[in-house]
Amino acid sequence: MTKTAFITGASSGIGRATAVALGKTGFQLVLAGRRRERLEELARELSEVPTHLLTFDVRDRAAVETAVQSLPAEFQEVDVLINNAGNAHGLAPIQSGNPADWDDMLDGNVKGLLYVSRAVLPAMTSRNTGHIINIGSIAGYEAYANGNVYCASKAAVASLTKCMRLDLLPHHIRVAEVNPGAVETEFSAVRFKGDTERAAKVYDGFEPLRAEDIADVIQFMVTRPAHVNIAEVLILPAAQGAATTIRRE
Ligand code: NDP
Ligand code: 8X3
Repeated sequence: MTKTAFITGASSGIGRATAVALGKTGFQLVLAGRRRERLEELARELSEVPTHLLTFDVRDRAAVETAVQSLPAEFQEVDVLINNAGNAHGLAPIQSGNPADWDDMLDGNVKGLLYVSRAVLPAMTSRNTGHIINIGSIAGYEAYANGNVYCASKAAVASLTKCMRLDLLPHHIRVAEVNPGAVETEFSAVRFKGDTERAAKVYDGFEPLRAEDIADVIQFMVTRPAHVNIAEVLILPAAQGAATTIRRE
């Protein structure tokens, strides 16, 4: 039977690449994001793959619940959930940080992940099967200057992943975390609020990961046999030694 993967943040970057990879692997896809036209374009690109599009903001709990409840019967039995939606907003010391940016990161990266998981989980627990992959970050392992709330949001994802794994153990649901280093996506343009010149500098002088590199790993994880859970992965560009230690040439 065709398996269903539900991917948040499918309109860009890692989520989009993961949708392409899992579509090629034979999954049917629930594609979620706020930018409907991006999701429609992706669905057209994946014309051979059955897709269902959901447009909602992960920070809006009611919208998350309504969207998940609206799934047509053939997409309701979610086998794989990729909790990928998220971003950094700003890069400033704590004493001058923008509290609206803090809200965006904590509400999106942490509470959004919780809301989506809570809404999707009944489809897994009732069947005693499922696989959840949370997208964390090297920022969840390390503290770096001015990273404060973003680092904390990803440390929370790491902790939640471990706790979810324990809670869902009786239901045979695998829970795992993928932690990328620097991946060139729209991430830095969002962090720097559309300043694409500043965003491009983040990837100057070294070869960053591509979204497809992360999608490859996720594709490998979700195609392991049922008794295997690759619980945690850290993926770095070869030129990256730590969050802010990069060999630039
Ligand atoms: P992108 O900016 O390219 O993609 C972010 C995705 O998340 C978009 O599809 C966006 O969709 C979605 N999203 C963001 N906020 C919301 C929201 N409030 N509600 C619904 N969807 C939302 O960045 P990446 O692909 O790089 O980021 C994906 C994940 O990877 C994030 O969790 C990020 O923290 C993590 N990560 C990224 C790294 C990097 O270097 N790029 C490194 C480590 C982790 P839309 O705007 O259409 O809603
Ligand atoms: C994104 C990578 O190092 O900018 O999570 O925090 S970093």
